[in-house]
Amino acid sequence: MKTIFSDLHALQSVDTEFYRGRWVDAFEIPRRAELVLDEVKRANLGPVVGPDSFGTAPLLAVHDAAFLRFLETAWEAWAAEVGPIPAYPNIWPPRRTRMIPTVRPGAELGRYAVDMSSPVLEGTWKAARAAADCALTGARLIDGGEAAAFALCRPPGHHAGRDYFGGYCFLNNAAIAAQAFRDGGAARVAVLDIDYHHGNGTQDIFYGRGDVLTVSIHGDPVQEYPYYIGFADETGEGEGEGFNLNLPLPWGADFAAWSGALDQGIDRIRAFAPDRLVVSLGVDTFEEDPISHFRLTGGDYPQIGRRIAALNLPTLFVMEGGYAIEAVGVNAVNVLKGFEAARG
Ligand code: Q9C
Ligand code: ZN
Repeated sequence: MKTIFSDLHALQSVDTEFYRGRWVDAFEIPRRAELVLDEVKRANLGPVVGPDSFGTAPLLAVHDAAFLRFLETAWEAWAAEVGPIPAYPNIWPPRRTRMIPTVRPGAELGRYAVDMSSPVLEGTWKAARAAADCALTGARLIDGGEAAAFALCRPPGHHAGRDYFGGYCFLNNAAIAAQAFRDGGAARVAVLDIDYHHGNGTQDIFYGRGDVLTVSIHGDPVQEYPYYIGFADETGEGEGEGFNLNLPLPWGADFAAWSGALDQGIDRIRAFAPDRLVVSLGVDTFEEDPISHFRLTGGDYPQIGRRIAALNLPTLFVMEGGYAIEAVGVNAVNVLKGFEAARG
């Protein structure tokens, strides 16, 4: 399968992140994407191509216009007031406020950011746009007849909602691609999120819709980021009732437990009979991941790819998390190799 990759990802780069009250070495770093790319090449997965430019229309199909305007202009406003340093919020709106826009960059940051893990930098908008373009290019390749594609997106996307960013994510690459599939004529699209963390942004974006099924296997929000969303009883609302499936697992879950959840997710997707599948591919389920608590081992990843392949759907893989730096490339590409091996 083809891999879609842009060097512009490297514009999103910080040395440190605020983690449990301390500034520590950042987990979500450019090297992650470089190592995945190296492994794509080493394993001969297929050609690596750059993204096409899609402009803002497909972003507006998923995200709020004022939020996109904010992301595009936040750095400039912050740098003018504070100086050329990473833009972090340190205030958030209290509950039940009217969210009246302000003129101050710090206040606007708090209004759109859900946490402090995703600073806005000079190149954030460019990097996030390029990642979304990678996902959209993958969707275009699949609409053009390719059986599968790998959008090597960075920054990741599944924590970004219609009008908020966080969890290292700014634009929801997987949701943007899923919506592009719909707009390209697919009647039903499924998103399978296998990142360790709940795909809260993706769930939220499609929560009221029956045309996009969202399934997420993740650390139980009682214990794990994003904490306030991702519970099993969140099943969708209105026309979307029954079209969101959360499969939370406790800390320490091994492949036996994880794999049972994957079976349930795959059964639900098969019953939905979608025209297209988007896989939010995070490999932070790995036992050595520094911020996660599942126990998948390296040998499990090809098997995941084989099981997804059995759905026999045109499939777009979109890179999300995975922070065990020495293993992120091998584990991600092993899912794709397993998929290819099963498809023949
Ligand atoms: N104690 C992705 O994998 N910080 N995002 C969590 C937990 C944010 C992960 C701290 C984790 C976001 C795409
Ligand atoms: Zn994750």
